[in-house]
This record gives sequence, structure tokens and C-alpha cells, in this order.
Amino acid sequence: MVVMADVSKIHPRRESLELRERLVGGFSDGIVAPQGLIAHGRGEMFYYLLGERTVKEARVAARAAAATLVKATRPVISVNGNVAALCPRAVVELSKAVPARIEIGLFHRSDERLSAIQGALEREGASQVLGFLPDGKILGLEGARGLCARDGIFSADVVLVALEDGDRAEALTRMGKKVIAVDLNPLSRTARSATVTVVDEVTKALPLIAGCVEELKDDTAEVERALERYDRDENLSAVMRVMASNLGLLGQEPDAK
Ligand code: PTJ
Repeated sequence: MVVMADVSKIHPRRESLELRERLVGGFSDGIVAPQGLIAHGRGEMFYYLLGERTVKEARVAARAAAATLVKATRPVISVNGNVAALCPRAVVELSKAVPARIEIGLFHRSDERLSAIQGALEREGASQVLGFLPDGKILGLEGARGLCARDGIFSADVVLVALEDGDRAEALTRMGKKVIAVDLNPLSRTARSATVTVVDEVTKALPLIAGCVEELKDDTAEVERALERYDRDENLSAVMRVMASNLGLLGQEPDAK
């Protein structure tokens, strides 16, 4: 049995501890893969280097992500176990704002996890969740990792992935899709191969993108401006400079915990 910690309301790092509890809860509910707990720890480390806040580069990228979604003809939001445990409501809200289809895409695929994730999304108001009966394949990916829905990811022109494995993100790009990635690691293959990469914690990034979608929806000129203002490699370099500078600052503190 997994014991959940009762996080004190006044704990200085409450938000971070609450996210951990969501992950652990998702693990005991069969939503999160054991590997997902490790992936979360890696994300925490990068978030710590960012100062656990949404940096301005992430806002610029979120606006470009929203513009890409607004311009898409067949946008799909791909959901894995971690995302379903951390922010199922934000996924559903973004899918309604765009509107975009939702598809479950798992690295560690099992029918049990697919059902648990589908349930979590439906409880937050998702009406059609794709992925359970895959009839398509992501080209270049072997086995269950390549399975997808013909009506969803297979035929999408834009796919939003969060906390995604690098192989899958690269394969989607090779298929000619625009990929929007949410990933706290600016060095990951996913971050470096996506069309737009938002380096922010996913529970913050998805509502931020949804807010930008609302702003840009009826403003074609602003959509184009948001895309012009964004350069992925420049954005990632700027994020790394923030991390490097925070690392320098942290080094000067006697106890940064
Ligand atoms: O549910 P499944 O079976 O599809 O498996 C999901 C995981 C996450 C286990 C799988 O996709 C995986 O192994 O991912 P990676 O390759 O570990 O990549 C996850 C990336 O997400 C890493 O770069 C982390 O730094 C980043 N990350 C982790 N937590 C967060 C995050 N980025 C944004 N927000 C987070 N909360």
C-alpha cells in the first residue's frame, strides 16, 4: 500500500510536494508507470534550476505553441501517465479551448493503464479519448510504442506532447508533423527536435498555453507575430543561461534547500 503524505499548508515547498503526491497517487491508481516517478524526479531537478517559476522564455514559447495550435487543422494532445496524474483537467480545458483531440500515447503501454488514464480524463470532462483501439502506427517506432489512432496522432498536423520520450518526439517530426513539446529539460532530444518547446512545469504550461489560445483565437495578425517572435534554439539557449545563472547564485548560498 502506498502511504500519501499530508503536506502542510505552510511548507515552503508545498507545491512541489503536492505534485509528488499526485504522482504517487497516480502510481497507486495504475495511471503512472514506475518509470514515471523517476522521470518526475529529473523534471524536479531542472525546475529547481529554473527557480521553480515560469520564466519569460516559457511565456514566449507558450504563445508560439498556442499560435501553432490555433493555425492547425488537425491538432492532437498526446497524454501519458504522468500528465494524466498531474493535470487531467488542464488537458481537457486546453483541448476544448483549441479545440483539439486527446489521445493517450504511452511509452510503457498496457490496457490497464490505458483504462485508468481514460477514466481520469473522462472524470474531468473529456468526451472522446483516443488511443485505446489503435489502428495506426508512428513510422519508425517499433512495437507498442508506435501504436496510435489513425483518426488522431497518425493524421494530425500538430501534436502536443508533454514529458515525452525523445524517440517518439523525433519520429513524429520525421512524419512531417509540427510537434509542441512541454519539457523541463532544455537539453533533451524532445526539447531539441520539437517545432516549439515550452520549458516549464507541465501543470503550469498547459493553462498558460490555453490562456494564449483564448487571446490569439480571433487575431490572425497576433498569431503570426507570436510565431515570428519565437526561435526555438535561441529560446532554449536563453533558458539554459537562466539555469546556469541560478546555479551560480545557488552556489553562493550556504543552504539552498
Ligand atoms: O506514461 P508512459 O508509459 O508514457 O511513460 C511516461 C514517461 C515520462 C515515463 C516516459 O515518457 C519517459 O521515460 O520520459 P523521459 O524520457 O524520462 O522524459 C521525460 C521528460 O520530462 C524529462 O526530460 C523530464 O525532465 C521532463 N519532466 C519530468 N517531469 C516534468 C517534466 N517536464 C515538465 N513538467 C514536469 N512535471
